[in-house]
Amino acid sequence: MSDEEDIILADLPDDELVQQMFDDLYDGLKEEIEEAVHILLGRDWEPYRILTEALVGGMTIVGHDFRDGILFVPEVLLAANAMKGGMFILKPLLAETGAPQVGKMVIGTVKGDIHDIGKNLVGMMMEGAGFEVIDLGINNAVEAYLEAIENEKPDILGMSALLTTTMPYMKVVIDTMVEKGIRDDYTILVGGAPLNEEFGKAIGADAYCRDAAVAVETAKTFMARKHNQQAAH
Ligand code: B1M
Repeated sequence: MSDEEDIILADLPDDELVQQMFDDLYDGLKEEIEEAVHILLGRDWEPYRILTEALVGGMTIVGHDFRDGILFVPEVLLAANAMKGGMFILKPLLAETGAPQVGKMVIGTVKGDIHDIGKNLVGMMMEGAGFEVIDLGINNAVEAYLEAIENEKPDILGMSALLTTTMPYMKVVIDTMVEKGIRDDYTILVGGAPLNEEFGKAIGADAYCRDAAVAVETAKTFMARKHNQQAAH
């Protein structure tokens, strides 16, 4: 039996358990991650704290080693799968803490891009904050966004891109909306690791959101502005 198998997660103090979760996420051990999430919930950790400190914290380490060529796609896929296992448990709990519906958002990862963990996290946090979220998934062409906003009439359109090669596609979507004369009917928020504030401005988005918490705050600010404008008319 290896050392790994000897570890009883429930016996570890919080800090060691979080460190172990970093290792387990790194090793793509979904069941262990799920067990640890349940343990932390049992120790009265807030779902948001588990998400940010344990899961996102662990994924950051994976990201660094992927960048440095220490981990490769198959390993990172396993890590992502383990992360999703943990997120799945937290999702309803984050939603429970939310307020009544404050707005509606359509969100999707852009064409050519299959990264969805960050987008899913944004969706979960938005739901937790009381937004209705329509998730278009990954690899969305401009037509998919247009069809969804036409059908769903959201307040906010969110787009995610994790690759420098796919982020310019956000501009294709926004430019198409401008051409169709519908750009100003929606608040457009964009996010993803390679983006920044300047890029958001340059492509004509309303705001760039550094992370899921910022996305929620930004969305709330725009909804408040919208309500104030409606009240003034
Ligand atoms: Co990919 N990958 N990947 N990958 N991957 C990155 C993005 C990369 C930075 C890794 C690296 O080299 N350091 C690099 C991009 C380099 C670049 O373009 N500059 C990269 C590469 C190169 C690739 C491939 C090309 C690798 C290959 O095949 N050779 C390939 C491309 C596939 C494709 O999309 N066509 C690829 C594939 C994959 C996997 C499939 C293995 C897997 C994705 C699994 C999945 O998502 N289901 C994967 C992963 C997991 C990563 C890293 C390691 C982690 C991404 C992640 O989930 N982060 C990533 C390295 C990194 O980012 N450090 C990497 C955790 C997540 C919580 O953060 O997504 O940033 P993030 O989301 C944040 C914010 O950005 C923001 O809020 C989120 C939560 O706080 N946010 C938004 C995100 N979207 C938002 C939308 C909003 C608002 C905020 O709308 C309102």
